[in-house]
Amino acid sequence: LTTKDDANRVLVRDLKAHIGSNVNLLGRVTAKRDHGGIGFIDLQDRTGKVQLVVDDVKELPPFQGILHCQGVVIENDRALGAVEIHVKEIDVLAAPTIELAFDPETVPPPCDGGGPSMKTILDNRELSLRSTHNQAIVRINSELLAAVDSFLRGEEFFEIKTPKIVAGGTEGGAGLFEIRYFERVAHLAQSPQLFKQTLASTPIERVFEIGPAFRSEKHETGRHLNEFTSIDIEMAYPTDLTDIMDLFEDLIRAVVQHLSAACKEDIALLKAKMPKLDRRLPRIDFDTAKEIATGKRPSRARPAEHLSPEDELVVCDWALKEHGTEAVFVHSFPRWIRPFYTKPSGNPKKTESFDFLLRGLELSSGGLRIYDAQEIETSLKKKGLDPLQLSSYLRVFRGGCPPHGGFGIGLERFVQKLLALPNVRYASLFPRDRSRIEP
Ligand code: AMO
Repeated sequence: LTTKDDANRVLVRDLKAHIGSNVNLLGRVTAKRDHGGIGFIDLQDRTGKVQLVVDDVKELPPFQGILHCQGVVIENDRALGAVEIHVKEIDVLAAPTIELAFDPETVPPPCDGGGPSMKTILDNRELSLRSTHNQAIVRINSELLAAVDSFLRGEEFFEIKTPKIVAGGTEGGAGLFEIRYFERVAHLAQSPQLFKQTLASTPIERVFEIGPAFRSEKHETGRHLNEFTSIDIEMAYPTDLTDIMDLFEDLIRAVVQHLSAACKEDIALLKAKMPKLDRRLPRIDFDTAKEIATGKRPSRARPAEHLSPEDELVVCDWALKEHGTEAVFVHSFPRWIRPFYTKPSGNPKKTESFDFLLRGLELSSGGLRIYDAQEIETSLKKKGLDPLQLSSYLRVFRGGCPPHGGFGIGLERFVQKLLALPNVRYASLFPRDRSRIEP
């Protein structure tokens, strides 16, 4: 077989149009069988699988090998895709030279459990990514990003990319990774927060960024990664917090609608169900959320703690029971919980901010921002931050800044919850956690 044959490749999905013809196929061996001396091979390319038939079992290529083969397309109602290939010639382009840790076909949908352990799946990522279920996750991820992109451009947002090497932190509690930067110390960006605010303060007004965010969080949980993909938006002149929550709601609805149509088969393969978001989603304030979760309303005598993971589960159960939805906004967080840039509300102990919870997990945080120069400086100091360290950020306000607001969504958590994956690591191609920086 020559490279010229190679160029005449026919994809598996198009084989039906070539019945009776000799075709060239390229792909991977995902199974092989010996039936009374006749060999059967499943060959997989990006569009599907087809059965190859070889007269002599001695010609069976190695499992997971990469093939170029030539053969005649024959109709066979009992075969996958109703066609099979009677092979004339096979070239093995590459064959495994190591014993593979598992057969990728045996990796079940993560919701099923069973099969290789999560550690084995992640240690052998190059292999597990070949599995049918992981291909579905990769495709859904890609379609989700396309839907976000298309929705936001439709709302007149411009895509930006901002530096991930930065001087300092923005998100308060979350840890910062330190890196050596020539003669000084720098950090990996926790979020594009200050950059996106800077852009929203220009006449561009509306921006979004999809990029990596780094959090040096020591705990290992099923919801935390040390590097995640943040979908960030920021806009000038929102009417109020409701405006931002409305935009969020429209965005998530557009994404779910797109996935339901574009990824029907992949969603079914993963045994997932898209959340029903046809009704307006409930919006409750933080004190009410705490009361629902703990049975007690925060008060001066009983100051509130942040919503715990258990609280988030209870609040989502409540939303399902009371409103028939799996999602809920919690707004008006106490000031001490939110970062320095968050706009306080009429009650100065509260903020114009929200978290969005889906299926028991925080998917997004957002809110209105302080835009007054004096107010931001006071807020910085209150949080123990040094205005001198943030002088270029402060110039955004000192130079005149419009009211603005936005939100950030963790891509992996979004995929995790839409597909009901038991751990956020399954939603990441190459998860980074405290004990994993390989592969
Ligand atoms: P926040 O810190 O809440 O807000 O992050 C926003 C969203 O990012 C995701 N996320 C994470 N996902 C996986 N692992 C982590 N360690 C992790 N940390 C955060 C979550 C979370 O809801 N600048 C603000 C956003 C804004 O106000 O615009 C921010 O970063 O899904």
